[in-house]
Amino acid sequence: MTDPDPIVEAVFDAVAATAPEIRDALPGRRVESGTENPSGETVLAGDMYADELLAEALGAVDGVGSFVSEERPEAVDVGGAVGEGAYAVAIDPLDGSSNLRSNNAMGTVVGIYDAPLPASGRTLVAAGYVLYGPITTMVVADERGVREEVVERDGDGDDPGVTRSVVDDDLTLPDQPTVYGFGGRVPDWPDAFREYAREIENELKLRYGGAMVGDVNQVVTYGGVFAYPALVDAPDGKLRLSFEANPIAYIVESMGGASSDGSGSILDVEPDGLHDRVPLHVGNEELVDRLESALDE
Ligand code: P6P
Repeated sequence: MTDPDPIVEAVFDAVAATAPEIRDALPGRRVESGTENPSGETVLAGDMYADELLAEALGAVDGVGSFVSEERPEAVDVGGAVGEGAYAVAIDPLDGSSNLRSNNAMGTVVGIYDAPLPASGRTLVAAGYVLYGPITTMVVADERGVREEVVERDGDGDDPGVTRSVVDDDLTLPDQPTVYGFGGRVPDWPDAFREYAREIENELKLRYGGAMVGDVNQVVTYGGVFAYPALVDAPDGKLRLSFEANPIAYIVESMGGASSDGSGSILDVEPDGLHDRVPLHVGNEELVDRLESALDE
């Protein structure tokens, strides 16, 4: 078994340490901040709080050279030459924050790149996500494989620590897919995707909650396919390559699944800009292969 990368471990220790604080702050931060992020989306107070907490925690990790956030236009230099021993850590601080008002699942997405961003997903050395569901869990993928952890406060004193308890040290996609979740509106799907969706609807159960992390975790747990596809009026879809698609593709491919932008692995997409969007499809390989065939007809 490969030894853990100490910088990767320190990054996920820092992400885990912020999770209870982010979760505790959510009830009071369901309001809009009055600002927009670089993708032109309304930023909630919860997004800003999570971003600031994670920037501080990750900026203090030795071996992290730059902090890059979906909520910030540019990378923040936090010391160390990225790609020469230091990593760039890309964060979606509060994925699915629109679920805050409806009190549904949301999460934090992490990508650890061994190259300055924007960069190909092939430069990822690890990726993971925190899921704020009924319990707080963290899925971590690195060169050793994929594991699921429960993240809890360690006691309730003035300055409690956090424990990371591995509950599954070898996450793999179930062979038999069960669920699917497709983003966007049916009328906005291109014809080829709509036909693929009709087939899948007749085979699997719908699980779509409006937060990628929650919906992907359904696929991770039960097998199936998640997609936020290209739309007729948005051919690049909605999800960001650096902060959402690459980390999720790295995780699902590490579990024996597949990812696609519609024609090939997400990890092979060469970005132009830090906030590029990309159509994202991930899940069991057979389902992703069928999607690529459907879009190729
Ligand atoms: P829609 C959340 O805003 C997000 O970025 C992803 O977490 C989620 O998959 C998607 O957007 C949901 O988009 O159009 O269904 O609201």
